[in-house]
Amino acid sequence: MSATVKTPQISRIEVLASGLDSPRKLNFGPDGALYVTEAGRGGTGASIPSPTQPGASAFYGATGAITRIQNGIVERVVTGLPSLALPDGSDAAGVSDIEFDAYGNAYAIVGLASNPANRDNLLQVPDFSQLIAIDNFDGGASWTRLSDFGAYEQNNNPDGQNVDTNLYDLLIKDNTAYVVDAGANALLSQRAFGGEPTLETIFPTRTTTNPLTGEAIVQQSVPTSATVGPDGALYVGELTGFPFEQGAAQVYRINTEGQPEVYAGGFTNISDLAFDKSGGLYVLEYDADGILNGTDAGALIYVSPDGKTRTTIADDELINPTGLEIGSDGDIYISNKGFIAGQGEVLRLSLEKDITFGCAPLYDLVKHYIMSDLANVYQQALSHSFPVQLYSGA
Ligand SMILES: [Ca+2]
Ligand SMILES: [Ca+2]
Ligand SMILES: [Ca+2]
Repeated sequence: MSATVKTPQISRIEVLASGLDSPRKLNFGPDGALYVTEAGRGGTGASIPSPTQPGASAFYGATGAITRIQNGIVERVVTGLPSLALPDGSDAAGVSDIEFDAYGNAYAIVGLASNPANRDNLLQVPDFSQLIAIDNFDGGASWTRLSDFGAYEQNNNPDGQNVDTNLYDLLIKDNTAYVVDAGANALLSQRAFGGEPTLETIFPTRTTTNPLTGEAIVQQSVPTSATVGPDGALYVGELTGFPFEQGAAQVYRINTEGQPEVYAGGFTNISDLAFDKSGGLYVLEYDADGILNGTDAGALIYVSPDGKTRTTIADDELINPTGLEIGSDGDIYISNKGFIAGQGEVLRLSLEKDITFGCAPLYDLVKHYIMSDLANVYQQALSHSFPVQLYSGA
């Protein structure tokens, strides 16, 4: 088998689901179905100040959901999750990621994009800024709160900036839930899914120029995404805070001391990351020319395994994309139009398949068949539709 890694090329883009309310991260379940979180469209309930629109308010409604895509059927399998949005349903905060553990149990995180005191005093909806267990996929509202990351930010404010929380990415590895808090500029963890969160690391601020005033300002990292690399380390991508300028976003590798070191820089407003089986890194940009500039087109950039080559493999096809996952066949799944109510999509970007790419999973299976028993082969086959586990067993 050749070790040559070809730059992937998109052969086809299909819309697998449409009409979604602010779709965010997505993941394959142990059943092979694709699950996508919808942050919702807010509602007509209590309100808090909008985090993005000065003077405006974000209103509460139980309009968040988790949608399952399986064999062409798109179905909301969890409903009634808490959601905050502007009156037109845009700019939502709510459920932002779903992951499954090695036993097939489902967990999700709920964002807020505010001071947790606003959750407690103005909204009085404790489910925001929590890690939750999904109890049921029967279409109803059935979940259990496991860990209050909002209270952690309230009590510790580890970055020393404003008190703010917005849980944005969940990653499960070795019976531990890793949670990226975009508001707190932090990576936190929760062992065995209960008790007090643990701070893993803080992402550094930097100094930049306010384009409106010309003054030097502190820019926050706003981490949005975490994934496990082929080396077993965690990698984290950042959106960057105001003024969200082009080229400022970095991908960090969390080193053995637990500190973030720059793995790759020069990206713009990263919303998600994923490694493929060859160790190539896909970086999803929420807004390729910067949130305050030009258009809302995103981009998907492929970084070769040696880190030396970058190729933009999709751009204008993407509008403010918010979630990225790679299927067992190497195809790419993206949540698109991620901050718009009623217009969100899940896209499948199929890759040109060649013999090298197509054979690799089969080769792995044959190798396992020779080295172990049939039950292990079956487990291995399952893990190919279970991206979280791909590198964690190495
Ligand atoms: Ca803070
Ligand atoms: Ca995730
Ligand atoms: Ca833009």
